[in-house]
Amino acid sequence: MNKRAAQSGVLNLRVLIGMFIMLPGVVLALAGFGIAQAQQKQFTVKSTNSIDPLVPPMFDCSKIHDLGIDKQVNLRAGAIMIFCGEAQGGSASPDETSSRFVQKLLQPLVYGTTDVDLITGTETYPHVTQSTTFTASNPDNPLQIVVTYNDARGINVNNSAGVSVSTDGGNTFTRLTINGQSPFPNCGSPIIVYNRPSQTWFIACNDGSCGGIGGYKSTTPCDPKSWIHYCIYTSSGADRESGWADNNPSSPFYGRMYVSWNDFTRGQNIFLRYSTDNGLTWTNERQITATFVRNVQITGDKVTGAVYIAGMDEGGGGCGTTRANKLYRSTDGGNTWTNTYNGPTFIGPCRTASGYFATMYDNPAYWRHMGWGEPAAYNGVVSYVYAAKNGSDPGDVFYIRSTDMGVTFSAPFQLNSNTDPTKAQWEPNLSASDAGTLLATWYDEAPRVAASCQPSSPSTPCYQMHSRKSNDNGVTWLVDDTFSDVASPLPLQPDPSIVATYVSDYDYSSSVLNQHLVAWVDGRVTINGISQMDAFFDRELPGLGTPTPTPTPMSCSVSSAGCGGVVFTPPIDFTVNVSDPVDPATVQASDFTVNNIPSNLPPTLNNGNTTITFHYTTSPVTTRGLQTMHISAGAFNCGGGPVLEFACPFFYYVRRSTPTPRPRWSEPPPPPPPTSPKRLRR
Ligand SMILES: [Ca+2]
Ligand SMILES: [Ca+2]
Ligand SMILES: [Ca+2]
Repeated sequence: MNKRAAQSGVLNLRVLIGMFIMLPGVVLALAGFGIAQAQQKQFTVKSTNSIDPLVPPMFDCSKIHDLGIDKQVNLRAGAIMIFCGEAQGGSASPDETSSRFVQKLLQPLVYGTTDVDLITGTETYPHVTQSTTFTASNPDNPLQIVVTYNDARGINVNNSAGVSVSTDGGNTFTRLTINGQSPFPNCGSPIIVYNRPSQTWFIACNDGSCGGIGGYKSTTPCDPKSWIHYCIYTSSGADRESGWADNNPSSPFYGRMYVSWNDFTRGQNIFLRYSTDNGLTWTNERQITATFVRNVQITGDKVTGAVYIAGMDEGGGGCGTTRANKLYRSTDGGNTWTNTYNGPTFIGPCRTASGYFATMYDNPAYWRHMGWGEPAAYNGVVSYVYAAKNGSDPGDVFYIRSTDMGVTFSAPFQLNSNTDPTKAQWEPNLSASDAGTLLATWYDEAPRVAASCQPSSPSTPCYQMHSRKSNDNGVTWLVDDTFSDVASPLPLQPDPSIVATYVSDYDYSSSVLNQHLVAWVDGRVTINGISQMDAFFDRELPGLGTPTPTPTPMSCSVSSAGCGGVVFTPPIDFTVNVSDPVDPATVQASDFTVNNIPSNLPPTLNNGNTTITFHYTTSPVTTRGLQTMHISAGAFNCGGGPVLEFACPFFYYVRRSTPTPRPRWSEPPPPPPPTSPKRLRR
C-alpha cells in the first residue's frame, strides 16, 4: 500500500472524481465543496509522474484491484497500471543489429493469399504499436472491408483507435488519417460491425466522450471525415467490448446490432445492449452474468439469427490456473439469454504471468493471453476455438463443436499439428462463411529454431500464422498449414504509455460470402532497427480440400444399465459403460460418486477400457429410496477428450422378509410408498 492510500480522508472523493472524469460538470461541482485545493496539490505531485491523458487526474492507485483495473485490457486501464507503478510501460532495447528479417516464400500458399500490412502512413517511434484486430465486411459490396485495432499513434492525445479500410476486396488497405491522427478522438479498443439495412458502419470503442461505450458511424468508411460520433452506454468500468450485426434479410431479427462488454463497476458482469432501429438508439440492456466471466467474443448464426456470447471463467488469473469456457445464447433477438454451456476446466495457456494476466513468454513476461478464442455459428451448429496448456506444452489450440445450439459440445480437437512440447500455439480465431466453411487461425511457434523468442530480435523467427479449414461446418478438418507468408520475429512493445507485456489481446475474424477475413499482429517490419508491431491482413478464398480430412471427435459419454433400476442389496461395486475408450491415466476412484460419496478403491477397467467398475469398501447406499450415481463433466478423458456429465438415478428398496403371522388386530398399516418399487421395476 502506498502513502497515497493512507490519506483516506479524501480518497473516496478522489476516486469518484476519477471515475467521473468524463463528466466535467461533476468535477466542477465538487471543486466548489472546498476540496479542490487538496486535490490540486495531489494532482500536481502526480502530474510530474505522468502526462498521460488516459489517466484520470487524481486517480487513487489504491483502488486498482477494487475497480478491477488490473483485469481490464483497454489501453486506458493499462495507462493507469503504468501510472500507478503496477505495470511497466514499453521501452526500447535496441541491442540487436537492424538486419531486417524476411523469409523467402519456399512453398505455394495453402491458405490465404498475399499478406497485406494495414499500417499505411507515417509511424513515429515509439508510438508504433498496432494490434488486437476486429474485421468486418459489407455483404452487398464484398470489396469493402474494414479492420479496427489498437493504434498507439495517437495515444498521447487520447486517440488510440486504428481503422484501415479496403475498397478492393482486401488487396490494399488505407489507414484512416486526419492531421496525422485517426479521425476518432477519445476512442480506444475499437471493434466494428456493419448494419446492412442502413448501409452504415459502426465502430464501437471505449469512448471517453460517452464515458463508456460509444464510437463513430459512417456510410462511406474510406472517407475519414465522414464518421459521426454516437453513444451506446455510460460507465467508467466498461471493458473488452465485442459486437455482432444480424445481416441476414430472412432472419427474424434482421438489422439488429449487439454489443457486449464487461463492466468492472457493476459486479464485473457481462452486459449487452442491442439496437433495433439501425443504431439510432441503444437502450435495450441485458445483464448476461451475475459474476465475473470474461466477455470473450459475441457472434450470431447467419441462418437462424441466434446470438451467442462466448465467455471464460478465468480461475482468478495467473499461470497454471484453470479456465472454463462458457456460452450464453439468445434465440429471441437479444431479449432473453440462457447460459447453455459450462465447459470442463482446463489449464490456461502460459509460460508465466504478470500480475493478473498469464503470458505466453517469460523472461521477460510478455504477451498476456488467457486462452480466449472466438465462437462461430452457422445453421444451428456452434463452433468455438480456444487455447489451453497441454501438459508441459505452454499452448495448443482446440476446437469444440455443438450440434444442439450450444448446449453440449464435442470433445476438444487439437487443431495445431505441431506437437513439440516446447512450442506454443495460442490466441486463435474462427469464422463461418455463408458456404458453411470454417477457418481457424492462430499464432504458431512452429518456425522457431532458437531456444526461445525474445522481443525485438529481428533476425530470429518466432511465430507464423497457421490455419485449418473445414469445408463441412466443422465435421472434418483439412490440414494444418501456414496462413501468413513469412515467420515473424517477436515484436517489441516500445510505447511507454502501453503496458510492456501487451502484444495482442485477440483477433476477431469474420467472413463475407465464401471468404474468410483474418487480421493479426506481425513483427516483420522494423523501425529504428526494432522489430515492432503492425496489424496485417489476409483472406482465405474457396479452395480444394485434401482428400482425407480429419474428423472432429464426438464427445464420449457414460451410461449404465442400472439407471432407473432398483436394487435390494446395498451395492459396493458399480459398473458403467463409456462410449469411447477411456484414458486409464485420467480415471480416479473419486471421479465417481453415489449420493455425493466418492468411490474409495481403485477402479477396474475392462472391455478395451470401455467399461469401468468403481468400488467401495462400504456401500454408499444406506437409506431406502432415490440414489444418484454421478460423474462430473471432464472427470476423465475418453475418446480423446473430456467425458460428458453423467447423472443416473436408481432406487434402493428393502425387500420385506416373509411376514411372520401375527394376530389380526395388530396388523400395521402398509408403509407409505414414496416411490413404488413395483412400478419402477416395470
Ligand atoms: Ca507499427
Ligand atoms: Ca504447443
Ligand atoms: Ca498469406
